Amino acid sequence: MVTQDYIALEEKFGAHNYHPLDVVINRGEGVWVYDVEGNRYLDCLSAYSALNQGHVHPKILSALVAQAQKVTLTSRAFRNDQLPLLYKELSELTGYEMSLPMNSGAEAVETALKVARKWAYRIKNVPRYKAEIIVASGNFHGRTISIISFSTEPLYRDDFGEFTPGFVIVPYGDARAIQNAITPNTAAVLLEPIQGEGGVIIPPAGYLKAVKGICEKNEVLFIADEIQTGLGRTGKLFACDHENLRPDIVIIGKALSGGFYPVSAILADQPILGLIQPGEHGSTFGGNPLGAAVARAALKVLIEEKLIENSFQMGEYFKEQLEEIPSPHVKEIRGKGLLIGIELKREARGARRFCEALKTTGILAKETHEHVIRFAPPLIIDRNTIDWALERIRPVLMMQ
Ligand code: IF1
Repeated sequence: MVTQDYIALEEKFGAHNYHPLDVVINRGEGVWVYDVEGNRYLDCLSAYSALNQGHVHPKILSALVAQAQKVTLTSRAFRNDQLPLLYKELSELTGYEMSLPMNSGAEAVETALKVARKWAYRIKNVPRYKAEIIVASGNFHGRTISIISFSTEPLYRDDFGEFTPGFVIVPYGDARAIQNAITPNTAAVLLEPIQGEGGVIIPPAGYLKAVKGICEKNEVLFIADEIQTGLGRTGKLFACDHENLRPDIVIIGKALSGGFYPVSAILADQPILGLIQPGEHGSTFGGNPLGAAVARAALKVLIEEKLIENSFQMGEYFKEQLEEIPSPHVKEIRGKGLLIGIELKREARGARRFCEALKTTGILAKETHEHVIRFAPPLIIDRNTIDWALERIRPVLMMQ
């Protein structure tokens, strides 16, 4: 079978909930992926930052295989020997006293929302069920009905109502808007430290710190969604670390498993996570030994191979080199670490055609929100590979 054969099957038998590039990948290794015709591409999306450790990292692979040959799932009705070790290693790495493991990022976000609401009723004495959670316009936190209830993107919301109440939307990047939205019933503020899908939107310096201060003053929890920005993507363990900020709840996912298996979690201290009693929350696969073993290996690789530091250094280099390209189409280049977005001018006629052109040169990148090309390669990328990419990116950014 060739590329078109696979595409035909997808078109015929699959729901069309995506509009992917016409590349059919059958192998990945490090920063490279290969299509069914054997063409090689540099992966500049990393599955939206789930592949910070690169494709099929050998150490994570062997952890997966070894654990899969022992036990993969026990349910949480019983205990297993991997989850306690993941709990401990997550606490040592992040400094949070506790964690609650789930599977997808959206499930972890839902978990954080539930915990914040319970904290509001049990600790802040917010009357039931009046708890409010403040979010930012341009957010992306997942695709469940409650989460899209506070999305500002019609594409994610339309035709999916009724919507879950209890959310207040304010402009992103404006701390005063948060201050003005707080009421005695406010339980939490939920933010992405950098809005990935929103177009790699970096808030003004000091914004996150100011929001945290407002939360502290008003007995409101600060929840950071670090599912995409966390685990080294922006050149620090967490994007909040750029402002020396410690959220009350941190949500992680994606690269927590190095792209091998859905593993997510929320991190918090005992006064918050200790509120959850047996039976109040969970999932079939949450905290399973296979996912826990994979996550432990993925975190080990992140630290042992100094991927966070590499993300910082390579991101700086990549961004400054991109800024030197005299492209008539570029409006702004934004980024922290290896989360980089090139915003194009409206007259460039959209980022998709540039991603299609990049594909012909052997680079896979994804447009976000029409006019932004996102570059987010695995954090293992080296300078030579970035130079290889730049040789191909330059002519594309200079095309008519
Ligand atoms: C899709 C976007 C990115 C996330 C943040 C929670 C989640 C995500 C900050 C939910 C997931 C993924 C979902 C995927 C494409 C991708 C995405 F384009 F949708 F918005 F990365 F920007 N918080 N993002 O980025 O985690 O439930 O997916 O595990 O839905 O198309 P999930």
